[in-house]
Amino acid sequence: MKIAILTGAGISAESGLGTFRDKGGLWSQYDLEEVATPEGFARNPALVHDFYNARRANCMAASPNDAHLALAELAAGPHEVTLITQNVDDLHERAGSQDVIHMHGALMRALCASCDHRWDAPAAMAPADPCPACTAPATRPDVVWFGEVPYHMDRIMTAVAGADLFVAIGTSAEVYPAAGLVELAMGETLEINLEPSMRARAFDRQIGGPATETVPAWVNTLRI
Ligand code: BV8
Repeated sequence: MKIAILTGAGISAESGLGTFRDKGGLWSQYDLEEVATPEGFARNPALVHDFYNARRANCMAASPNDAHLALAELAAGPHEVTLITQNVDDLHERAGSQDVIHMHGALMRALCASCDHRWDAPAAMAPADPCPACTAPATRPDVVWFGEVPYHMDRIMTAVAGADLFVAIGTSAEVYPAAGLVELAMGETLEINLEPSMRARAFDRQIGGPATETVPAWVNTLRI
């Protein structure tokens, strides 16, 4: 069976990485406009680097949880799994998932805003860092900010439209185009979330509860 999976911050919540819109989430601590838009970066690159340096440190100190591990196990089995994530952490990879599609970029990658060169990000980045390729002091985290075009959209839309089953896990379905992917699904759709998301009614089925319990249990139902 072809399965397309979209994950959001909720799958990493039990690894200790903050979500965005839950109580005490990142968007209640930081102004999204200041730290997750190109305009905010242009205004105050040091603040944006501090924001992502702190998240990069949290991510390096965190471990994948049973939900990440269950999805890696699923993909190693007989089903054809496409794993798409809105998350910029690398917990799916550290759980053993291969070929993870990061539609909002990756915390562990750096981008030169001047020459488009990409490389593995250092633990901490700063505005004056020279690009390793063109030496311009124009380095930024390789993440997709609001108003920027998400990565790999063609591949993502093809995978979702062609899947027998589309599953959204741990996302509030508030951010587009990720939240609109369920409309492209031609097969069965399932939402696995702590509580019903904004788009819960667009799914055929919902499973409620913490991902470390619900995702391994769901993966077990797919064993052949
Ligand atoms: C785009 C960056 C065009 C990296 C992120 C005006 C101007 C410009 C654009 C817009 C506009 N108005 C609307 C838009 C579109 C905009 C948008 O959607 N805005 C929203 C706020 C309305 N989107 C964009 O700008 C996108 N680009 O539209 O370009 C385009 C489009 C298509 C094709 C071509 C061109 C770019 C969006 C990307 C922005 N960057 N991140 C970073 O800092 O991380 S978005 C950010 O939100 C993260 O990536 C995050 O993943 C994403 C979504 O959040 P969630 O993952 O869902 O997390 P959240 O906290 O919201 O929810 C957590 C859920 O988990 C909850 O439901 C909770 O119940 C659940 N949960 C919690 N604990 C658990 C759990 N579930 C299970 N177990 C648990 N234990």
